[in-house]
Amino acid sequence: MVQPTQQNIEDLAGAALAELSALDSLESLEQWRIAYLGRRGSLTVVLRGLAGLDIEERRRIGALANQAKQSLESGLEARTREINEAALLRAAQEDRLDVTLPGRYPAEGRLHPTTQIVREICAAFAGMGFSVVEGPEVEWDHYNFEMLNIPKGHPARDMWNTLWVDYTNEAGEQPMLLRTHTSPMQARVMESRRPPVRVIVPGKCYRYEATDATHEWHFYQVEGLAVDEGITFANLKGTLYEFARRLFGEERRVRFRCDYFPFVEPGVDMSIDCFACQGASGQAQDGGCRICRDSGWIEIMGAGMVHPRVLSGVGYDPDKYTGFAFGLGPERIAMLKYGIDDIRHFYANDLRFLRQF
Ligand code: FA5
Repeated sequence: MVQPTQQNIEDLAGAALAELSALDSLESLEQWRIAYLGRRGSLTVVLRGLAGLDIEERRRIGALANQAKQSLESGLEARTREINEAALLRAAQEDRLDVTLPGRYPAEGRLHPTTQIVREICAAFAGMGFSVVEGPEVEWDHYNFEMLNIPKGHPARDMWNTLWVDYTNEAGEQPMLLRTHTSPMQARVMESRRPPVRVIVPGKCYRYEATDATHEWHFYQVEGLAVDEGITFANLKGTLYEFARRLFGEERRVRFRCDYFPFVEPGVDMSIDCFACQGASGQAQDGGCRICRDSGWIEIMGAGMVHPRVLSGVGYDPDKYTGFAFGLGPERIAMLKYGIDDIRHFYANDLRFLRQF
């Protein structure tokens, strides 16, 4: 065992304190503590050597050794505090709140273009006294076809490519389908209320369709229905003309041509004069008008006077009541209004497309 002397205690303490002042992490401080003050640390070993000294020397050197131990311990405490404070200061500086930085904007959503145009269409008709109702997207054959004067086996069923649902009721009589149009709501509404009726029905429809630039397999329609005593074809024309002007501008002209739908008689399709080329059919230059394909007219909906069979089917007296109905495609209207060249953009979930509206 080494005999401790004043010199080697002073040398040891001096070296330890010099080493301590150069340390800059809590881990290195811990290693330093173990090296000098730990159970087998240098100073601890020296203290153990005191036992071999005579009594006088032990008292003197022992006092010196204790002083050295205290100065090492308080040096360690001070250095620990310094390192902790420096770390705190560093963290405070690094995490400092810079109030001049611009704020982070939350991701902002917007209405889908179909929702926007459906709302615009509903607002136009609401202003003319129509109220909005909605109905089921999964529908009975009964409402989608039968009540609309399209019995089983009728060739007019071919006009609507149908997605059938594999379900029949207990009697096995009621085939179900994804509604091919919003017209079934005509019968549902008339069954549930007495005239006067004035409703519009926005909603989704589904068809077993090979998609192309103007056909989707699911799309929206807005149905309209007005039934009362004395409603004439003039009311249909006036209402739809006013709608076209509200949506496409005051100067729009409209055109009605005969068309066939089993649930109206007479049936028509309605076109507006092209707002892009101002109806300048055949006079367009530079390759023609891509909106109306140079015809000067754009077809926007099917319509007609409600068929007497549809009225009597819901219990209305067709000698007393008459009405008109119409059905339009909002996506097609949005395509015309905003110059969109392919209906498939609407539901492809491409934000670059959707953000434009
Ligand atoms: C009908 O669906 C009739 N129910 C409309 C009607 C109602 C006529 C009331 C008379 C009285 P049609 O199949 O033509 O008719 O569709 C109406 C509109 O829905 C079309 O003008 C078009 O704008 C839109 N449409 C039809 N099929 C598609 C499709 N595959 N993709 C996108 N839009 C479509």
